[in-house]
Amino acid sequence: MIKRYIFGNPIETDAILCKPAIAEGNTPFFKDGHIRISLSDKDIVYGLGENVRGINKRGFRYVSFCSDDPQHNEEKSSLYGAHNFIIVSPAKTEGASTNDPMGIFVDTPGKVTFDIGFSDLNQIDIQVESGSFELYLIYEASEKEIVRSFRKLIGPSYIPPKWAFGYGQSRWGYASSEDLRNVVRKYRKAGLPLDMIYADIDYMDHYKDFTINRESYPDFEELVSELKNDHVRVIPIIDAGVKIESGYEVYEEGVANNYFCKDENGEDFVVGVWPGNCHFPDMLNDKAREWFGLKYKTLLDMGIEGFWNDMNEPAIFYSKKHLSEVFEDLENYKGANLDIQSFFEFKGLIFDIDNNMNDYRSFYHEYKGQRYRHDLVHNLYGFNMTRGASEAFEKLVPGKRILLFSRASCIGMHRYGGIWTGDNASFWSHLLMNFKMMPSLNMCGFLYCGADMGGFGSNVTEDLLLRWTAVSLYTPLMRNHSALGTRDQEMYRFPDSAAGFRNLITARYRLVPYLYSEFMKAVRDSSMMFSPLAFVYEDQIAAEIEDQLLIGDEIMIAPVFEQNASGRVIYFPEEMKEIRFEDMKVIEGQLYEKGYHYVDIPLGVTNIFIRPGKCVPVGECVFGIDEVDSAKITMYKFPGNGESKPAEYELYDDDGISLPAGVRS
Ligand code: MIG
Repeated sequence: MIKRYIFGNPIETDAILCKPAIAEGNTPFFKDGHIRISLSDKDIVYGLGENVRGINKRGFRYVSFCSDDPQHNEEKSSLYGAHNFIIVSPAKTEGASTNDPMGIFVDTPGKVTFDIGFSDLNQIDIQVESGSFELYLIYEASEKEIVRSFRKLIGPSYIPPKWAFGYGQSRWGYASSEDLRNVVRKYRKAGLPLDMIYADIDYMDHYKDFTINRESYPDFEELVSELKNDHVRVIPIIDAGVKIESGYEVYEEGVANNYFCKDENGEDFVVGVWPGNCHFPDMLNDKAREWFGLKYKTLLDMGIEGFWNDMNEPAIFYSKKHLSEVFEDLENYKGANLDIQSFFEFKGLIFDIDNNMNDYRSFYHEYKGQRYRHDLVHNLYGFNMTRGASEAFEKLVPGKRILLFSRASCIGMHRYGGIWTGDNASFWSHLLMNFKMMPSLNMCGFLYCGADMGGFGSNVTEDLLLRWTAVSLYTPLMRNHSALGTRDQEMYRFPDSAAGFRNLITARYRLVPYLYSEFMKAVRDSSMMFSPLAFVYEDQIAAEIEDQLLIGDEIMIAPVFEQNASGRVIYFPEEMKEIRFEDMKVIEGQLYEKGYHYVDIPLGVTNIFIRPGKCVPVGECVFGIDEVDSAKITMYKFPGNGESKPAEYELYDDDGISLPAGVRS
């Protein structure tokens, strides 16, 4: 059952296309402008999609405001997404209340604070900055059913091409066609598969969207077709900011048609991003969004079949106006004797320059026929950039799936593209944090997602990359990506571990028939591909496990997250059977009884655990996503104790490229 309430004058977000009628009577939990819900000791709060901290969100304050912040540490309250959905799940221990779980979606395009037991250990306090929002309360008998109701409400998730379940290499810093060719060559030489290579900002001419740097990428089109013949797709980045440069088509057209965001005086708002001074296309304006989306045609025409949308929070280095104020203010400090207060003021002038709230309050959108100050509709920007591209693909290549994922997002965008989880770092803690995001993202409709494998910032180590590969091979997006200036992180840089990497990538391909099937069924059934153990098992130990997940109904995974560990303790909430991927072989491992067991998991090895009465399809050992054949599979079964009936599995498969009927049209 879904109940909808309205407060103030909410701005439409398009998160929900088909809304239920407004509920009658007073809103429960609403007091003094806040939504307040009491929690008892062992209740769990799930949700908030892409965020810091755990699967259980209790014990912190989170702020929904799409933010470009590469320091994903525990004190941060916002990452790139604004996913305002939580589930309050009552404890399932004996003697606890028998309340059903409840889902809460706060539908608003501006800032929302979710204080989940931060100010008061046992209270949720949700506050919407503008005071205007729609509130959805979802009551069902289980967490899974709440997710299903919510996902039906927000509409079907984006479907990528099947080849996007392959393995991709990316790095900020590949500077030329030759660089890209070399990476592919080295992968091939090392006997390591590769299905995609990502082109970061350097393929563009001076970071101008929809242009090619012809000096370093003179033969971009040939490169694309040559690599495609070698079964490697090139996936270019698109940035939100459009360079101000007379003669540059995108800039000229945007100015002529008033497609850019305006400042308070109605002038095109000037911000500094990659190319220096830029304008932001008004992605919220239907016409501008359509125009910008259709620009992707330039690259489609060059043979491109996939894109990643970046900097669309939108990230701002500085605004032109603020920058000149800063220079003026700095003058005041020249020759001054800086005491503690003035020193920090002085330092703050530079330190607070990027992604500054005042800048977000200084430009405007034309949205649904009205003018809105940016900060009030902030979380819709990345969503609408991605939506614009997706809507254009429907016109340009009708019925064909195009790979598309974004950095910024809010709920609603899940219908148009996936996400990657932004600028993480090569930290063991980030490996675990990114793992924990998967079920939270699935709850919010984001199914095609994954983290920068190996970590974006900081220097990876060989063992971290191996362990990260052993996690990413389960996520739909499997992409190794790293930042300019960090240690090289392509798998072939670590020749001693080539066999381990090869084993892990081929394990991925062997699992694609299963992973793809689970992904597509999750789209079709509005279900989760990754779930916390507590969504299935009722015991208190399972409820608190955050480093093991279920994939579909069949398997549990429990990767290693600790450096120098050669295995780990795993909690088995019921008896399970291990299937191991080792030395390119599939090995039927041992049975584990319910309870804790230490499981040996050397570097370069991965394993899954089959639940009783279930079976999983495992494909052949192939060396590229295009070779995966879901018809050539072996079923691995675990009948379980006393089970007589043969295990069954519904395998979903399709051509992987046209939009399937019945799943999404
Ligand atoms: O401020 O395009 O998250 O993946 O490599 C950095 C360069 C801009 C941020 C993205 C990252 C990408 C980088 N971009």
